[in-house]
Amino acid sequence: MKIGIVCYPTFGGSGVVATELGIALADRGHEIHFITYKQPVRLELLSHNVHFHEVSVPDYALFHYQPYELALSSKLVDMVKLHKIELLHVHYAIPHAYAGYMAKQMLASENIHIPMVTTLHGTDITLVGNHPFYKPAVTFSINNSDVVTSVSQSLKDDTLRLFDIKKEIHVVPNFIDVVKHVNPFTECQRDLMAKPNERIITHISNFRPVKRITDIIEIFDRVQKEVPSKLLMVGEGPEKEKAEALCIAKGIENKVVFLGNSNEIDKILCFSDLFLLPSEKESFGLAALEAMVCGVPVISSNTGGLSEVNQHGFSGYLSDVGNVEEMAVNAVSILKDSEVLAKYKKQAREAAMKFDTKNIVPLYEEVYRIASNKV
Ligand code: GMT
Repeated sequence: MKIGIVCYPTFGGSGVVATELGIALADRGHEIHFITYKQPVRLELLSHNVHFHEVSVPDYALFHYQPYELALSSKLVDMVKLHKIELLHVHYAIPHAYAGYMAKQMLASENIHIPMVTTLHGTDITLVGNHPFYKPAVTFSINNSDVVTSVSQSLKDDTLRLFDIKKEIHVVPNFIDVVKHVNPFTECQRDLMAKPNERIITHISNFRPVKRITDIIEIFDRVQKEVPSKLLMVGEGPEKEKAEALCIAKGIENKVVFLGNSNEIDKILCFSDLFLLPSEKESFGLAALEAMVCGVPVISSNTGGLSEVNQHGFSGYLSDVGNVEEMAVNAVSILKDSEVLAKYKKQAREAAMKFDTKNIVPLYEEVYRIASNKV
């Protein structure tokens, strides 16, 4: 099929999933057109069946807010016509589902009927989309998508609870290429990061308030008193400065390394012993899955879809949001004994297997078939 994928091109989970999906679909013979304002960060190579079309929004002084949805929907119309795109798959409802719906209507007026699949990712429902300012438009665009998917059962339940949804929601979990991570421990350069006796604990995110970044410092502070360790903080975002200040206040700044955004998270996860994800909300927790497939056990909160990914007592442990004491105790129980750690590493990878790309991408192809039959 010729598929147009609309997503955020940044380091956010929805953009990463959309990009990896496009790459996997292209590998399976589909022609993929990414349509967004910048080349997606995980999209390194364009090829004969992976294309990128940039949405430009020229600044005009009259506008306090530049009309991105308008530019996106116009670009979608043009690209569908030019490349004979057969289906639009929009990731993150705001404003993509809305722009996609407008494009569909414009195309229909020219007798071009194109199905649209909307994938809900999390904060488009639980945080931003639920705001009264956006709710009517989000409800409308979900109800007017041809097929709606959510990345976890938990997100589906939240959507049905928070919005008046008339559509069936198909749960298609996020995925990971297990083969690509088949031997993650061969090229580890762990000695660059820590001494041989130190454990390496990692967190990767966009450092937004929802990630509870200061909980990570609180957990690590407790752990490093019991087990010699280093904390690697990967990513950029609004809570970073607060976290840096807390490290200084606790006198642990020489044990915490802030690495910024990275396109090489595999390399970082390769030498990590534990992953922390104490989020306030998490519809799925793609970062946890990326850690698990690299054999890194996860200490997380039990919010949202995290319990569908991280298996309590097997791939790691889950605790109530904010229970940093318990999270630290569980972390120490995994880290202090090398045999226990090795067991959890193996189990973390095992738990990731069911999310292999080869199991999940066909579910999206099935969704595309259903959507195509609707127009
Ligand atoms: O806040 C983020 O991590 C980014 C956000 C997004 O939509 O870009 O992530 C959401 O989508 C990811 C991919 O489906 C999920 O793995 C994350 O759990 C989800 N984030 C939240 O629900 C907070």
